[in-house]
Amino acid sequence: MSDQERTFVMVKPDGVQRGLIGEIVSRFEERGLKLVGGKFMRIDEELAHEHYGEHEGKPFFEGLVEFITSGPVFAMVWEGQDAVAQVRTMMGETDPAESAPGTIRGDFGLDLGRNVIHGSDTEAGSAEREIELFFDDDELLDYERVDETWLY
Ligand code: RTP
Ligand code: MG
Repeated sequence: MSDQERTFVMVKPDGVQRGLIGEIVSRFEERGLKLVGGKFMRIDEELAHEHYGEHEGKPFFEGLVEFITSGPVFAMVWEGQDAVAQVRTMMGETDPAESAPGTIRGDFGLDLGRNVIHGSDTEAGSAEREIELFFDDDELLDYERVDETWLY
């Protein structure tokens, strides 16, 4: 239980519009990850710039900001062993066309700009930075999942 980590995940506006929140939450629940925070919200321009700051200046940046602020998103924090990498594997590749069937983007993604889900990348500090950006400490809940002792 010592190597538990947290990662930031978000159902993007296209995923919300297409009714995929439940499906996506289910996949992480069934995989054994623990939901520690969740928020249905709208991202404003400022938050979008902060969240995707690493892409500022790239040709797709303005379109990305426009898309991510275009409708509600479902922001979440998931916890588990190797959670950051696990979520990235379950998401598939950035481009849904290159994502294997069985991954979230491989099953539901339509194109590079409409790829249904965000998950923190594995670069050190990314998950912590994004969790802090979207959630206050008291919005992250500490509890034991009933099956936790069987999972680890
Ligand atoms: P995300 O941050 O949204 O989870 O996606 P990611 O890590 O798989 O990909 P990233 O490189 O961080 O890119 C962020 C989002 O920008 C859009 N993108 N468009 N036109 C392009 O070349 C291009 N490259 C990236 C994608 O929507 C991607 O999810
Ligand atoms: Mg990224």
